[in-house]
Amino acid sequence: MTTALDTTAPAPAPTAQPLQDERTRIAAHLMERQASISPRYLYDALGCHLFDAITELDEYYPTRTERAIAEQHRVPIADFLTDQVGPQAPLVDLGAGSCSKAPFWFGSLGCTEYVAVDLAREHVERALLGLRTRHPGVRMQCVALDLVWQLPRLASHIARPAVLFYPGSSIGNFEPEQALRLLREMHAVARGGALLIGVDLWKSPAELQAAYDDATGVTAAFNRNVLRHVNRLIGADFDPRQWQHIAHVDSERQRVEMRLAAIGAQTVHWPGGERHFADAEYIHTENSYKWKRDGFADCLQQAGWQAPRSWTDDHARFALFAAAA
Ligand code: AVI
Repeated sequence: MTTALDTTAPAPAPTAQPLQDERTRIAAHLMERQASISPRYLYDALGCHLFDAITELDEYYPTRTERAIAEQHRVPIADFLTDQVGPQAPLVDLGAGSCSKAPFWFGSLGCTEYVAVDLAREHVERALLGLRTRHPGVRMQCVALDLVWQLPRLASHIARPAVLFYPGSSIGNFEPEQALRLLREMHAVARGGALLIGVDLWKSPAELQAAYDDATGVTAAFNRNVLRHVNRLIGADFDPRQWQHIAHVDSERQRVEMRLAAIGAQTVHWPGGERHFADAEYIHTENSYKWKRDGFADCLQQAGWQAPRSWTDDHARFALFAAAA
């Protein structure tokens, strides 16, 4: 049996003492008129387990839909990628976490080199231990860096055209302008290679609402857990029971916002600061953008990627895009 941490969750945020800068930033975001907590803090160890549980929910379609698309269209996708880069190109897994998705492609891409990129080195190294015995013909290395700030550094680890792999629609957790910047940076590090990326598509608000506010309350627990994590990071005294999970579908911006709304007026304290929240005032914790297929293809092209192709499921819920550098 695999544990939650062995499956699909992004790797946990490193648990070392946060830097003073980071504490200051977290507190500053709590003090803004619209309080927010960065979604990166959703992923402490418990958050990763809860995210993995989310991927098992009936309502949360993205993980299983992406997998089904990959299984159904494995051959044309692999052909497209190998046409661009030739066989045996390095496969570079961005935000690799538990390295659970990339091995699916090893055989069809004739992969002999795997580069797992993630901030949480220990977590990835643990995953690579098992993978190395299962895939003795594939050289594997971990590159520890933060995709948001340090992606250009990856270039020095990639010597030839590579296939960059960014599954799970993690790109949807960025503002569209940030997503464009990241795609540009990916283009620069691919060295003339190719990209395979998973993207969640815009769909009915009802379906999105259910996916981000499931009947069993797993997503609510995932969201509330960010308060426990922030308590540990900055010494705050949030009481998670006093906060209600809200999934707000914003049709205009085509995104789902996760919020935590105060149940009753309350004041939260931490060393050096405090914030009063009125009843129902909320903290913003995540955006999950849902793209239209054409819109994402345009974005790829604006970022320098060429000839984007996409494959989707019967209900056009999710798409796997491939493009050439
Ligand atoms: C990791 N990310 C792509 C997930 C999403 O769907 O935006 C995170 C998540 N948030 C709530 N449920 C899942």
